[in-house]
Amino acid sequence: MLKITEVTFITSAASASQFIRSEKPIIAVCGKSNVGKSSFINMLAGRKKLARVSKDPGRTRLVNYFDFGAFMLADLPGYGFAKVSKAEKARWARLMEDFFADSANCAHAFSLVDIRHDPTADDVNMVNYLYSSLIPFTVIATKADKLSRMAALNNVKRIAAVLKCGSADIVVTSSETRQGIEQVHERIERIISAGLPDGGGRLAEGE
Ligand SMILES: Nc1nc2c(ncn2[C@@H]2O[C@H](COP(=O)(O)OP(=O)(O)OP(=O)(O)O)[C@@H](O)[C@H]2O)c(=O)[nH]1
Ligand SMILES: [Mg+2]
Repeated sequence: MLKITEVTFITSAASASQFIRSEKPIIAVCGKSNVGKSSFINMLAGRKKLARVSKDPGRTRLVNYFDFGAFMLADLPGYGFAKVSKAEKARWARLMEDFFADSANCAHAFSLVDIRHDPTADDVNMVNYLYSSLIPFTVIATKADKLSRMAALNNVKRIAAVLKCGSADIVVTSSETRQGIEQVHERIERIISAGLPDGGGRLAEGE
């Protein structure tokens, strides 16, 4: 069982020289502006105001690191926000390229998509980018509380089709109702054990 006790904010990074190094696996939380990245982190932490949640998209412009004890989460700045300047978009792209270029920066990515909508072109780009950068990732659908169960199931199928993944691989969550938190914990446990020197597997007796 994954136990999350006290979660602390570590630091913000504005550029590659400020990315942190850790013995613990770092899981990046990425997705478009307003998809619910900060809310997702708060849900996992069991705290309301750890990561800043905002109704105005595009508020998180830095990589914000949180220490969860056995692992770290990196809240990445959101993409796809139309109102940001060209220079700001270029800065974001550079920051992401630097971040994902070095595998020491992250062991896994949680790629968040809004369950209500088909993934945007930016979402598809993000997933393709993770795929081609050989970064293991999990697609997390957010805001499930905004749909009926049936509608949520249908949309997960559509999202899976657009992102070319299996719908069973998509974790359905809501930070309002805490739906999906157990599955997220399971993923995190697997990510932590994959990072251990023996891959987390135990030798059978007698071997
Ligand atoms: N109903 C519902 N609202 C949510 C959920 N998650 C986030 N929200 C709302 O969506 C808005 C954006 O949430 P954030 O967590 O700030 O989103 P973000 O992805 O961190 O946004 P940026 O930092 O701007 O990229 C806020 O008004 C949240 O209250 C959810 O699971 N259910
Ligand atoms: Mg945020």
